[in-house]
Amino acid sequence: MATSQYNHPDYFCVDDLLSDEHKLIRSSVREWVNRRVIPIIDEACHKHEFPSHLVKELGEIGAFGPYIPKKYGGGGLDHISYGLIMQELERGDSALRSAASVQSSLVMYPIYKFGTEEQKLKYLPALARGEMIGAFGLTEPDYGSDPGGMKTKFEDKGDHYLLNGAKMWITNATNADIVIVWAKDENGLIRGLIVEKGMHGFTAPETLNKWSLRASITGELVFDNVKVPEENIFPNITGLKGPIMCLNSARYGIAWGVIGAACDCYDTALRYSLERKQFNKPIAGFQLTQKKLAEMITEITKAQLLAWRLGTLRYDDKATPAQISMAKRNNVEIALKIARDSRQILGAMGITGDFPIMRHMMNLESVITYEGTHDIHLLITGHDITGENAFK
Ligand code: TGC
Ligand code: FAD
Repeated sequence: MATSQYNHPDYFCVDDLLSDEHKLIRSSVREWVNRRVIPIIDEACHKHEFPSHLVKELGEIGAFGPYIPKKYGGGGLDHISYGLIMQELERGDSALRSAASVQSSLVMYPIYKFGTEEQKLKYLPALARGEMIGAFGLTEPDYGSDPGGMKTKFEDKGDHYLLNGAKMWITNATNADIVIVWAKDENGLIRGLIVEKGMHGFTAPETLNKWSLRASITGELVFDNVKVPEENIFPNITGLKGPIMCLNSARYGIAWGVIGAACDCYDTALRYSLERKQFNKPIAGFQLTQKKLAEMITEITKAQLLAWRLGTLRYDDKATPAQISMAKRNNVEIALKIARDSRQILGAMGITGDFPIMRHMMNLESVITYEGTHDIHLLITGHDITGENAFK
């Protein structure tokens, strides 16, 4: 059963809420994923390799910076379009969505939002075209959920900054041409700097032996007295809210993206259950299979509506960070449960690479951790509704 037989579930006619332009964007990315991703992704995961040959094409289909203004090479599209692109990419594989999330929300967005005009013109068009790849360095070995404690720091040396420290678990680390690095100045204030590949003292060793997101590059960033030119600092942002504003955008994209993985698992399990016979009838005819499938389509529908509503709130600039946290947390959780239940429906076949389910399931184990863990997002909701901070 090939994934290109994919039949997109739309139980509550959510498509009626989309414009013709949204549907066109979605169908073109879906067609690209069917043609360019599905045939190669299983092997890329086996080899633990990011399909770098697709980067330029991701630029061509508009996956990098869809909501960045056209003036800077972006798509000039709305946030629902961005979400739909993430959804289609993640139906292919979370690694593709990760690459596009990082490039769009964690690299292009901060340059666009916090950068100088020179920085925007220098980097954004090349990033949009996929001629340049970016990474985002916030997490450190000792500071994951609590990035405010970061130790990476820089000193002002007049015409340059001297950067020291290390970041860990960084998507695109080894193939990035530029990295947005969040570090503290002499006063302990968090600032964002653009570090370029090849700067003396900057290395990016790869993190190998992952059982999740195997088609995505993850690595460390090590800064040993790196001289960063003074024009590479973001002038317009200080404090932890800078990187976290970027995370709002990436988390939003994930809330949409994981629906793609969930739909792929559900669709595969539904078709398999209608074909596979045991005890002389399709396993779809057993109540316990139907319970799984019915619960899956219910959760997919709720997730679709949540993502769509969040998109409209973002369009009006009214989506709160806590609403984004709720959507990221809920949609990743249901996607992971749907992957697990779908795998059960396929029995032994579910563990093979002949079907996409096990791959999605393993990927989602990272997605539930990065961009804020499942529990951190729960605490953000808890804080928002009670006013009580349970982090510390
Ligand atoms: P706290 O004191 O709450 O806040 C510090 C400052 O930040 C502001 N703030 C926000 N601003 C905008 N949007 C948000 N969502 C914000 N959350 C907080 C806040 O108002 C404050 O501003 P100011 O001006 O008063 O200073 O911070 P805290 O130290 O208590 O920490 C809490 C926080 C928010 C860091 C924690 O809740 C959290 O989110 N931890 C998770 C860290 C995380 O998500 N890391 C992700 C790293 S990047 C990544 O995973 C990429 S994966 C890429 C891929 O492959 O797809
Ligand atoms: P920890 O913070 O050590 O958390 C461990 C456990 O403790 C979790 O269950 C957590 O929920 C819990 N916990 C922590 N604090 C609390 C609390 N106050 N109350 C209750 N429970 C708590 N980072 C980047 O900066 N850039 C990237 O590009 C990037 N890409 C990534 C790619 C992958 C594949 C992965 C796996 C991670 C990536 N990350 C990236 C890092 C990611 O954001 C962190 O892993 C994540 O924020 C969690 O940090 P941690 O792993 O250090 O876990």
